[in-house]
Amino acid sequence: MNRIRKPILDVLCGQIPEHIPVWLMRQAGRFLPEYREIRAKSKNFLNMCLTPDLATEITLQPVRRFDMDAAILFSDILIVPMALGLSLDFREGEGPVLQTVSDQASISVLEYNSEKAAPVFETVRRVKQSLSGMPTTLIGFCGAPWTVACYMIDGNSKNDFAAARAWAANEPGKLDTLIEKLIDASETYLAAQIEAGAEALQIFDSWAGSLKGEDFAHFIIAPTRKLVSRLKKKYPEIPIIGFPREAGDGYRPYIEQTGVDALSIDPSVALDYAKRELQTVKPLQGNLDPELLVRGGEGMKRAAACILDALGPRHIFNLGHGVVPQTPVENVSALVEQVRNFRI
Ligand code: 1CP
Repeated sequence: MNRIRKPILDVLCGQIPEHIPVWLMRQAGRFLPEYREIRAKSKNFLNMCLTPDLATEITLQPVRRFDMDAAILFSDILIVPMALGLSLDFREGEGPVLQTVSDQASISVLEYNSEKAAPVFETVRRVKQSLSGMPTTLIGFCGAPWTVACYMIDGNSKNDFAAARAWAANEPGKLDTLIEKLIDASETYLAAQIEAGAEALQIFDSWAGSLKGEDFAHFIIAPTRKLVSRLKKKYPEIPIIGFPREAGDGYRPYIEQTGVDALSIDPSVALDYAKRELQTVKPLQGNLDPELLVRGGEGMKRAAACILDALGPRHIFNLGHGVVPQTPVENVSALVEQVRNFRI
């Protein structure tokens, strides 16, 4: 039996999709009234991630409302450090607070316990079942080793990960140990998502922009390449999207060297550069500015049209970063309609 054509998988496999696919990072979240309703009734954010009933429902909400081409697993990149044994708390209005590591000993004691992440895999199974027969691609994810290490070293993003950057500069051996641990844990974690039904993966390196030159090559490209090659060995058919946000000059070596199947780009990447220097290497995803989605109207429409014209069918339409909470729902509907109506 032929599989149903899934536009996202078509793009990721280098085929021409039947329409340009669209999904949005953070498409499940506070801008949706149906998400806020569940959030108001739940104990806290982490509890929502670890309760398959809730996480499944939240994952499906944007697919139902907007007919997105992807369902992205509702979870968080900080589940991996939690499964490694660090305590994690999401405080109201404050974002995540993660227990930190300090010396080699505090890194050595970390041991990945898959059981702690088991509810996430159950969510993947349930979402996959709900999507049966639909052209929607189920995307699993993890944070990249560098970005997750940033939180494990600094605990939160309030100080721009000054401590993590200091490790990179002054104690690279210690950072290497932590990153190796994260490569192993992320491999196991993503493999379990694939086994549970994830059809594609995204690696979020949100803080990739904070490293340059040799540090970028060593702490971003090399660990990502290792993680990708180990997954490809076991699951060659599962495409992987890389998102080294704000990598600037680093996007090109990242896409050439990591082995990812597609590159997600942030709003600062110029479309002519993206088309000429990046899309010629691999398919792209992105890169509408989330602020334009908040404002909507003609400005959004023009910017989306420029992206569609420039990047055409070797492209998955998305934002350049996540949907922000103040985004009007009707702007998202208008954007999805515009992308759907674009004739390839
Ligand atoms: O309701 C709420 O207040 C929680 C807000 C929220 C949401 C909806 C957080 C807390 N995480 C999530 C879900 C989430 N996080 C998803 C689900 C799928 C989706 O719809 O996209 C994904 C893929 C993530 C990944 C994530 N978490 C990243 C990488 C992407 C990015 O945004 O750069 C990062 C850095 C995190 C950490 C995190 N979790 C939550 C917040 C507010 C943050 C960022 C905090 C900071 O500034 O450091």
